[in-house]
Amino acid sequence: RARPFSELPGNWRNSWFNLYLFWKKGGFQNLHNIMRHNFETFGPIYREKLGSYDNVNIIDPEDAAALFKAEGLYPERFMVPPWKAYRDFRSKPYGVLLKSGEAWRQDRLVLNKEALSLKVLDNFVPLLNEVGEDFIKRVQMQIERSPQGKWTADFTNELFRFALESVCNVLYGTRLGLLQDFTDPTNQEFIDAVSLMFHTTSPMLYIPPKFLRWINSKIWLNHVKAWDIIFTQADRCIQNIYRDLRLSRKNAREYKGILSSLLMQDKLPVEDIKASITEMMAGGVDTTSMTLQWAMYELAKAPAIQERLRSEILAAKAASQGDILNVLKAAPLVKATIKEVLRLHPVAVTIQRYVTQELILQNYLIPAKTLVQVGIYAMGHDPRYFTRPEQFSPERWLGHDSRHFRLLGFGFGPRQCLGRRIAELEMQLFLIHMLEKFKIETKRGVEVGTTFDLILVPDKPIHLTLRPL
Ligand code: HEM
Ligand code: 2DC
Repeated sequence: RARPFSELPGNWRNSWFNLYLFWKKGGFQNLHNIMRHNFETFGPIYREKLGSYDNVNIIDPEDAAALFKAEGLYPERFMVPPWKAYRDFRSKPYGVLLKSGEAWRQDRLVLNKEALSLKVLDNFVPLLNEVGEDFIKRVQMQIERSPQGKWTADFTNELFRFALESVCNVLYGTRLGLLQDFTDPTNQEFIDAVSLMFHTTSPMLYIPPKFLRWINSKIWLNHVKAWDIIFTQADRCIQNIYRDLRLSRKNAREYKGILSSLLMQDKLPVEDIKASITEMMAGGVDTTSMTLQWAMYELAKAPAIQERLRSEILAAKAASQGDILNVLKAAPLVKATIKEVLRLHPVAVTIQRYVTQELILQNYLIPAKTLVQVGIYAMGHDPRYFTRPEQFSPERWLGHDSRHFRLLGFGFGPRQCLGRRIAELEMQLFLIHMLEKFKIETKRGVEVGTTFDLILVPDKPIHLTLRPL
């Protein structure tokens, strides 16, 4: 017989005192490590209550499988409260990220066709490839300018610019020009606003935004400021496309990006299209850029793996007859590298779902409506699920190890990441071009840890050197 919910392990009985202890332990920045520690203390399932945030945590891939099986037709994750609060405050419509039920499904089905389906992938390749090649040119120019013939830097902002340029080319079919020396400062404002938006979100996970708004807290004010900039800039981009489309309906044969495609189909109200496009534009900056930064860091620390990857790429290019689609097809190790980077450095510390029906996990009865979180950061570092977890080894994804519910970096099922295919292509193309041209190096012995800033990011600047081959 399954045990009752009330017997779940964990310190869940005093939520506000817990929040205080959590804060004292520096928990706001250290959530991922506290979760690993909790799984060690309580075992593979525990309940937690931090302020207003009540959840059950699991780590075993088999439990994740059971959870996703019970997610229903309208899967719902934890809805980050301040993101909703901002839109309610400004009376803005929700996009696919924040919608639920039938309204979510309607939008999502239309967006899937434009952003995830195999049919549109080939359209993205030239758009993302062109940005990848321009990034290479930019690196080459920096190297030429440098007397040492190499480029050493913290690449965070370079990669933000690359990521925004990439996602905008796919969304709008237009180049912002972020890879040139001098660019419109509003683009940098957008990038900074997305970082500020994430940064001001994390404290508000546990304290209701309504309360913070009521006391006029600085966190809330900065959060509003950040979203205001995000919405204003996105709106500017959207209006430009909207206007162009009105003026030149005729030569609509050429692919002009996701937004044009959605507007021409006329299957969703313009306000809903705008809301989701804004979310995608903001969602496309920190995610892929941080993952690429971790990828370069791991490859710099493992020169032998970097070399194997490079041989694969050079061979694939040689056999490709100049068609980048062929290169992508012949580069399984590049794809495995991205999976491996997301195992050790997931963007999202957990994947969460509200269970729709009563469910048994680890022999505990979980009532319907409970928020259950899969601790993917903890799972990725646990020797029970990955042999030698601290080893960066892309090959493990090509071998015979079990992959059953272990590949969760983009979430799972119908509610998984909408930008997944864009992100994967963007990152694959980036690595292909970079490794073909440059050696990536880092100072020996500098270990970089992780901080939780709503998404997981490096805890100190990563200095890398790019050297021409
Ligand atoms: C949702 C990860 C890039 C847009 C998500 C989720 C994860 C995730 C874990 C939640 C999925 C779930 O609950 O099952 C990532 C990672 C990225 C990335 C690791 C890159 C390395 C992007 C990009 C875009 C984007 C480039 C935009 C083009 C979204 C949107 C959602 C989402 C709109 C919400 C979808 C919905 O609720 O229906 N992402 N993401 N993401 N992501 Fe991404
Ligand atoms: C943060 O406890 C920690 O992809 C919380 O592109 C649980 C949680 C819920 C939703 C997650 C969030 C965490 C991390 C950031 C995610 C988000 C869902 C989508 C979002 C994973 C794990 C992200 C970064 C989107 C953001 C789009 C936004 C900028 C419009």
